[in-house]
Amino acid sequence: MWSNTKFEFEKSRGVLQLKTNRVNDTWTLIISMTKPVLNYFPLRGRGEVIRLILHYKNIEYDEVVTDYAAMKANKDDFPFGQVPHFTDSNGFGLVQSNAIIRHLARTYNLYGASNVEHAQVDVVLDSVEDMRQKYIRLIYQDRLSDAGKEEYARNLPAVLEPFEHLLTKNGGRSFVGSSFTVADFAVFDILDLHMRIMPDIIAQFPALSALHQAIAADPNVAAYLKSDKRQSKINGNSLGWAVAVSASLCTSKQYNVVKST
Ligand SMILES: N[C@@H](CCC(=O)N[C@@H](CS)C(=O)NCC(=O)O)C(=O)O
Repeated sequence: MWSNTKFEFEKSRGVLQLKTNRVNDTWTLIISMTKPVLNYFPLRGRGEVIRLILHYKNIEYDEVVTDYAAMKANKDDFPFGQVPHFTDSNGFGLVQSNAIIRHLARTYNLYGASNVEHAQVDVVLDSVEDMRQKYIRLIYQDRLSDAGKEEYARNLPAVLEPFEHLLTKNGGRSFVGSSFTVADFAVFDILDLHMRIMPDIIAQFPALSALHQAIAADPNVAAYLKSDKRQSKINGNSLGWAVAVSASLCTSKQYNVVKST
C-alpha cells in the first residue's frame, strides 16, 4: 500500500509535519515538537551541565535569560522561585537542575544501559551535588577569601579522591559503562570550576584530568566551549575566576534577552 508513496518531513515553527505525495491524500500527520528551552541567568552556574549535555548531543535549543520578577510571580512554572527551568521538545517544563539532568539522561540515552548503571550514574550525580554545595559555600558565603580558600584547598584532595577512584575502577574513560553519561558531564563541570581557582590540585588527579580533557576534546563540546554561546560569567557574584570580575548577575535585575543556539 505504501510502496510507491514518498514521505517528506517538513519542519516549521517547531512543528514537524509528515507529508505524502499521494493524490487526494487528505491527511497530514503533525508531530508536535518544539525546540527545548533553557531559562536561566546569563552565567554558567547550574545551567552549565544542561548546556554541555545539549551541545554534546547536538540538540538545538533556545536560551531565555531569566526575568527575575516574572520568575518570582509565576508559581506554576517556577514553583520554588528559582531557575534553571527547562522545557523539553514535547513542551514539558521542569525545574531543579538535577531533575533536569536526569530527564535529559533518560531522553537522550545518557543514563547507562541498565538499572544498575542508572543507580551508578545517580551516585556520581549526587556526589557532584555534595561537592557543588561546598563550592557554593566557598564562592557565596566565604566570597573566595584567602582563609576560606586555604581551608577548602586542604580538604579538596580528600573530596576528589573518591571520584578518581571510581573513574579509575571503571577503566578511566567514563564513570559508568563504556561511554559518556550525564555523570561525566557533571564531573567535567565541577572540575572545570575548580581548575579556575585551584588548578594545581586538580592536576594531581590524572584520571579526572584526562576525563576533563577527553570531554573538552569531543567535537561538539569543543565547538561549544570556544563559541560565544558559552557564558563568560561563572557564578552569580562573579567570583570563581583566577582573577575576579565585577558586576553581580544573580540578582533582582531583569533580563529579557532571548539567545538562540
Ligand atoms: N536546587 C536548585 C537550586 C536552584 C538555585 O539555587 N537557583 C538560583 C540560581 S543561581 C536561583 O534561582 N536564585 C534566585 C533566587 O533564589 O531568588 C537546583 O538545583 O536547580
